Amino acid sequence: MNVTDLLSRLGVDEKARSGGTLTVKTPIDGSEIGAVAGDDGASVDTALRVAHDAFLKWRSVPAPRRGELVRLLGDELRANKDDLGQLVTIECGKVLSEGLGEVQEMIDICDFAVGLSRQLYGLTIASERPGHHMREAWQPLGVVGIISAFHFPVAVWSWNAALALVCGNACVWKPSEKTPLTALAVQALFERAAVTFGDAPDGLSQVIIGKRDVGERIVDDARVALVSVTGSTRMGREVGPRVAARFGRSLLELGGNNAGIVAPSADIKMAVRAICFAATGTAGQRCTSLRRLFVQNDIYDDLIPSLKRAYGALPIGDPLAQGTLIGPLIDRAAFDQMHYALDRAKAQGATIFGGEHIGDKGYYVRPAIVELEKHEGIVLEETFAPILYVMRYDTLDESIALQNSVNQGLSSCIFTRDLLEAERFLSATGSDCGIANVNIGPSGAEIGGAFGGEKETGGGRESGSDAWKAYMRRQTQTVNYSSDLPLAQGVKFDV
Ligand code: UN1
Repeated sequence: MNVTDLLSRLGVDEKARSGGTLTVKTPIDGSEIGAVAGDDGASVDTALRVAHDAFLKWRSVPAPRRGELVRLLGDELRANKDDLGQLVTIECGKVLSEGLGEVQEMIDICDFAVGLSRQLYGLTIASERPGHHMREAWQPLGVVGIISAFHFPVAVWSWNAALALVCGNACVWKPSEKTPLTALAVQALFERAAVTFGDAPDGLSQVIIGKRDVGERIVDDARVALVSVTGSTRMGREVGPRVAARFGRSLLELGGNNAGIVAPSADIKMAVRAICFAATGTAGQRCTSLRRLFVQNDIYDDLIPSLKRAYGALPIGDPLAQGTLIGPLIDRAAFDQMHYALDRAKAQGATIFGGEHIGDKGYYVRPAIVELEKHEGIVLEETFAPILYVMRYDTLDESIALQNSVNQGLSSCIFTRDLLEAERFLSATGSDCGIANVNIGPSGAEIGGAFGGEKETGGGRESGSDAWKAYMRRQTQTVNYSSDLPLAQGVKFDV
């Protein structure tokens, strides 16, 4: 684990990663891997001013040319995938194939955004007036503030930044204070791409390091047109109204409490594999992690023992080592939250399998299966840890009602080979989430679809489909190419 070499290969200046006051620890063994300098009010103000100036220039660059910068960023990411993927693993603890997968998501969204740079399509609209054209155009928006969390320390930035940049915006990124090194590495790669590009305005994409106070400056600054936040519902509940109070825009990707339904016709073997990945992958620290499982009565006694066998055999340990599937929790607070949730479940009468602390360095845990009779109490809350609450159900209606009866609405899934059940789950009376899957767990979404959820998940959409529209300003344009002045709605106003 040679962080110094990795960082220098990725182009991070020695000064940027040592000697600062914000210490960075790897969750692998808790050792210190960096000490970065934090921003203060004055440096944030400068960053926002420079970003705004950069936006004023960048918005006039043709979109396909803006796409070229993102293409070059994608090239840098391809060339440095191994190093950046390793650094992700070291800084946030996810296993290496997931660290590399995260960088792959960045590459994928760059590719998507490059194509998009030639497809920022508007509509032409039939005018009711003779000699008039109407159309809808999408204009660059301004500075986009990106506030991201530790669990996807680099991909979340890229879903926002790749789109924001081709849409003609500047970006200011505040990564989690737990993962500043990966952010500095991505910034270094961006700067290399910008040098190759040639004439990108200075400060087009910047990183701001710090804690809550630094994030608040981005949230409250009128120069930031859009604030995109990935984090807890509690955080979103504060950020949303603050941005709205200054009539800014926000894009909120908040908590999930994702459920799966296993129906009688399910392929049990496949369901077990999918459940394991979704509930225990990234040590349960994805917004999309599977947290609640509803199993139909008739198959419960088939599925649960085989799920427990699979859980019992999960390789837990050093996330850099080949074969490991479960790395550490990010820190002590995450570990305490997991145990708080397990204690509450116990008090609710649950039977708990797993959940024990493993080893003496870092916070490694065996993922837990928590069997409960009732869907209540702690089950209704998102705990960012590998805890799977399992409950029985009888009818499909009952399972859908249970799955929808939480405040969060990010992702959901059903395991069934019954077409009627699958389609019902995907219908207007089925899952109420932003993401609904059949025979796939709720996590591990591809970048091509819009990513986000409903209710307390915040309603934002990032990544694919037409999520780019959140990063642009919609303008309805009407042109009169006649010599008359007919008024809409037949109004007469002759002077
Ligand atoms: C998140 O956890 O905030 O669908 C994002 C997934 C990943 C993204 C997760 N592609 O699990």
